[in-house]
Amino acid sequence: VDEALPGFVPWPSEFAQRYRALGYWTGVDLYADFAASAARHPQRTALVCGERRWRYAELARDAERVAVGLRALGLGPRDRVLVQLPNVAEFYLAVLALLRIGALPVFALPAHRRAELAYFVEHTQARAAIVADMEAGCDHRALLRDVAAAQPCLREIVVVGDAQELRPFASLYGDGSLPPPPDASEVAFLQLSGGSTGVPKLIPRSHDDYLYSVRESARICGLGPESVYLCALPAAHNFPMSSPGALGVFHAGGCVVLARSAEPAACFALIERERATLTALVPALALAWLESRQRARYDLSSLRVLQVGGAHLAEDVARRIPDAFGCRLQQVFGMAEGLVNYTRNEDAEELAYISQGRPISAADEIRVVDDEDRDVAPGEVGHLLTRGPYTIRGYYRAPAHNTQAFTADGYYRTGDRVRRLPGGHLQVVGRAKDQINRGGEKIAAAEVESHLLAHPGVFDAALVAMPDRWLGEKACAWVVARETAAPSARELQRFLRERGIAAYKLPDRIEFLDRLPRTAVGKVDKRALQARALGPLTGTV
Ligand code: J2J
Repeated sequence: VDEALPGFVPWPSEFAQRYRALGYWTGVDLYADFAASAARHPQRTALVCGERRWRYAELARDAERVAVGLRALGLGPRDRVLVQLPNVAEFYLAVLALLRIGALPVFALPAHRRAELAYFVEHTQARAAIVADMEAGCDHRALLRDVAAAQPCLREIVVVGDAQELRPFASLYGDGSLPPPPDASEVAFLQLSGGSTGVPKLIPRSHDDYLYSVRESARICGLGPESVYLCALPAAHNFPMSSPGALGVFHAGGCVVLARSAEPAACFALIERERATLTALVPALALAWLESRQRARYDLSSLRVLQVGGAHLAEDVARRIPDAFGCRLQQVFGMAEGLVNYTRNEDAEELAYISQGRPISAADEIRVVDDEDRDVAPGEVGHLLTRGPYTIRGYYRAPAHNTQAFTADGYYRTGDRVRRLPGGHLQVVGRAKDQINRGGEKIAAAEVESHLLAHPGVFDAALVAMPDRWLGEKACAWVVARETAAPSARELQRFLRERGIAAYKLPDRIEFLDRLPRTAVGKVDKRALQARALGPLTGTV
């Protein structure tokens, strides 16, 4: 316990003991689990990235050579390392190598920009960053140079591709011995939370807890050495990493095929070429794939399961999937904080259309409660609370927020409103957290509001969801401008971009009001604003 990473909230010892006694926590670290799989299947293909392919023996050897290189940079146990990479093989090489030496990847999404990256580096005191050179028109070297100039802790910038004066990822491959692996009870990495607060929250996941969810996910999804997983979502996201994701596929000895983008034609071509059996999408992409006329031009017959999760999947869209793709639909309702639900192969087929699945583990404790934390009657809608062997007990370095985000007895308040069906399956019917789910990308309203409020011409601001046919939800900002210096919608948009935030957080619309509607207790009435966002709007940007 004295060894734990500062800022990590461990499970109470009686829970930890129980999870070990029940065989959920095995004491195996994430790299050791990968290495064991590599030893079982040395000649099988583990990873495909464009024209490059790695057999398991090769991937393990390369990851260990990168680990030697990272050690040579002075990185070691518990050092935090920002990882921001697109879907390229070096993402897994970097992550496996960091896990091997006990350093903690801090996962950023490719869309994140200066404001988010600076915050991650500052909050974690990251010593190094591993990034792409250019991606989607953005120079990540320049971004990280900017971040490093303000954050002296960040001493090494490793670049995949053209490193300029920075350190090339290719220079990391070294030969030498490696130190003992980390203890499995330690934090393995820091994952990003969807969040609902002014600054993003980071999620510390331990080797023990994460490996349990990965192992069980691989089993539930029936993965084996013949499985071929197309990774179309951003590889750093919890869903394609662990549900069962790439780590589940590695655990089972299968093959991960990286798609550089989730664009339908490119993915269909990869499914055909690599005979992919499984892939995971958010609903917005599932809809785009369904509507794509390219579908008929490719042989998708290898596909056995299409997973959809991350946001609400409309029932009519769900029902179209099996016929359109000649495969089963599996709904996945998960969260980077832990709890993951799957619809199962053995379930009544109907449940895959009308429910978001049931928890991975018999030890997942589920409560559905009212506003006063009292259990609702069976079948009633309420707030979902959960604790269990792979659900965190606290965010990283966020003690004040943790008192609100968790109950006194350690349940995580998911912010989701659910109904529990008699067999234990959950239906997600809404959300109580102040968040916009834009096609699976989560936007914390308070975070964008605080950026808007930083503009001298903004007196008040509120971000709410508005429905969108393709993305499910988009974001609408309601702004009260100061009379003297009222900015235009266009100017605010530019201002936000210059603040350095991810493009998906930029409001899709900005509307002006004289004052924000308030509830009886004086809080901004977001429901009223949401209802108003349904009406005709003017401030399109
Ligand atoms: C409705 N809302 C959903 C679903 C997540 C697997 C799958 C998804 C995530 C993920 C993940 C939903 N229907 N099927 O980490 O391992 C919303 C809920 C939830 C939040 C979590 C995984 N699946 N959601 O999406 O951390 O609001 O994880 O609390 O990004 O997404 O978001 P995130």
